[in-house]
Amino acid sequence: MASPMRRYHTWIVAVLLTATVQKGSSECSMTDPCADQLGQAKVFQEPTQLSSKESSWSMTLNVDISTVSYNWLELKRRLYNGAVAGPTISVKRGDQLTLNLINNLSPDGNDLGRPLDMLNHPNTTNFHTHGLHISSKPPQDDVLTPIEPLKQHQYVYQIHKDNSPGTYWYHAHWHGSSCFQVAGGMSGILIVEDKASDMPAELSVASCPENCDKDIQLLFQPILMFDQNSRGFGKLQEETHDYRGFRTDGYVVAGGGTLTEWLSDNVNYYTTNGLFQPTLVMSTGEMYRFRLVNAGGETPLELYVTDSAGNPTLDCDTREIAIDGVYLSKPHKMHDGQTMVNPAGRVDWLVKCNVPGVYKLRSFANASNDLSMGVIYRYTGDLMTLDVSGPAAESAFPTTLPSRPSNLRDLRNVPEADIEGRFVVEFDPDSYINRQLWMGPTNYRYKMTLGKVQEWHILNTDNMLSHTLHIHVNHFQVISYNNYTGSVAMNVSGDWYLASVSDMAGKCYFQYEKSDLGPTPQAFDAGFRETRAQLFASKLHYLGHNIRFAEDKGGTLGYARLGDWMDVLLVPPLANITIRFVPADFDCYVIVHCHILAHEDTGMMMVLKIVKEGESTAADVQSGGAYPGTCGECDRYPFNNDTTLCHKKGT
Ligand SMILES: [Cu+2]
Repeated sequence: MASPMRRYHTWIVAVLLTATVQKGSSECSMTDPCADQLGQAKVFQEPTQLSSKESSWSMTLNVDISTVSYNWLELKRRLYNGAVAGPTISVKRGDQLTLNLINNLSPDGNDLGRPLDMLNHPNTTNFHTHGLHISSKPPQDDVLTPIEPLKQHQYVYQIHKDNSPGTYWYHAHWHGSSCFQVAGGMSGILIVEDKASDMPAELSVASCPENCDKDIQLLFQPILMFDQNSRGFGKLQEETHDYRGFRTDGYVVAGGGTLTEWLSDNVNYYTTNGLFQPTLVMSTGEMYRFRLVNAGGETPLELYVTDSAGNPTLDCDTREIAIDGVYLSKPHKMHDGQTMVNPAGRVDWLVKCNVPGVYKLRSFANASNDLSMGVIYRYTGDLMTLDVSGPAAESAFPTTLPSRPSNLRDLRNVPEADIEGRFVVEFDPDSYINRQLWMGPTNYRYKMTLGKVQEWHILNTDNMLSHTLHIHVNHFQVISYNNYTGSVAMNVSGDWYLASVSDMAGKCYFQYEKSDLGPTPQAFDAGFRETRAQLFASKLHYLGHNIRFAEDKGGTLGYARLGDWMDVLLVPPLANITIRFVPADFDCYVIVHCHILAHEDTGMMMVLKIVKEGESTAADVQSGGAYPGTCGECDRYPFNNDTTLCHKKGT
């Protein structure tokens, strides 16, 4: 994880090189690189489009190694149909889509011989329709079946009539290789089409199906992110032992060092539809719909439109109209004009620029959002140029938006008695979720009944790092940011423990037995107690999300708006967030994981199950009786050496 300072420094270096290096692109090469020649001034282009003509249709995606060029820079990546931005797949509600996924990658060097929960199997893949309201039962959105090298697989997706029309995406999702494959480019946009008759006219003028020329797809991928401090791609290749010929560390550059090292210091960009900072031509005053898709695995995007110098401008106006494929209750004017798109999240904007000129779509990590964002790798950089010209047209933002489907009915005011299922999702350090690593595909950690209201608390015990909650099959509604009374994870002697934040007096501070405590557990405990007050003082920096949220009403970017529906949610350090949803239509398994994909690959994933009414909801809680979110049952430990009530991390 890079410190914000380091990131800023890198950005400055990149800007200075841009200003001073004068080589033409033909003089730049893999051994004599230049930072300013990655293909600026490219004309904006959308990905290849695949859409339904009939209600039953099929398509094929081939996964191969392909060469991608940004002028002098040549990269070897695993891609769908050879394109950095996979084809956009547009479906209609009621469609049956058959997808033939053909994995042409090599079995050579695929098994790294590593235990579960480490980056592994760079050439094993599968496919996730991120955000769809769809069954996980094979042959539908099943992410627990691997598609091994040189194998193919047929998925058959039934697009549900209640799937909210909107912006989704697809990506590789095999546990162990998802971070590596998605960071490399295995992703694309998935659209559930609107019906014109369901849209207000003011929205329809800027949207498919009737005005697709104003409906702009924007797939942001970390194709040119190389910072080794944040799992830049060169480092990911090294960690997954990618074939040497596909890597950049075989090139020694002028001035010394490898191309991988040079890229880490000089090239850190998100691409837009696979292009480096392309230019979109727009008409003055016309309203456009931007479908903003964050297909990165690590980084939120903090987006706004600036003038050509990167400063805020009043000449372009934006409204949020949908999050994660679900329309908001009404168009929303953002705080300071800035929108956060979560890792794996989508936001739909309406945009119009009222004065001719050149503008930038830019991500900027604003320090005023630091406390709501927590420590997470953040991106400052341009994504696209907007070239606005022509006589001024008049267009007005809509005042209403299409209504949401019945499975997304407002749950903010449901009576307590109607809440049938309660669960806690707890993010812990070292890729633990609910105090365990990935427990395999049939260890259901919780079962919920189809059609019954769920209320979950989402906790992050990490005192510094943020995580992102993603739940498959159903979206969830954000209800509240609560007082945090759970545990705080602390790193002691290179390992972590959960300590009670609600009781500083000495009760309940070990949740886990540590197997190598030193001479005796008591001796270790004495040493730990001395520094405890000190540890707490520095570790509780991020406490207070409920207070900050109430004070600024969620105005800072890291916080979701209460009542919004989403499928990914940023969970800042020491947060306790209430969500609700109804598991509708599908009894099937449900994957819950952190969508910082390196965390998911290294263990931060679990499986739950939706059962039919009348079936047992008994599940494997598997947190040693110390239920996630609680202080646990360990308050007698270690004073009487009774370890039976405590749970050893990872077992
Ligand atoms: Cu995480």
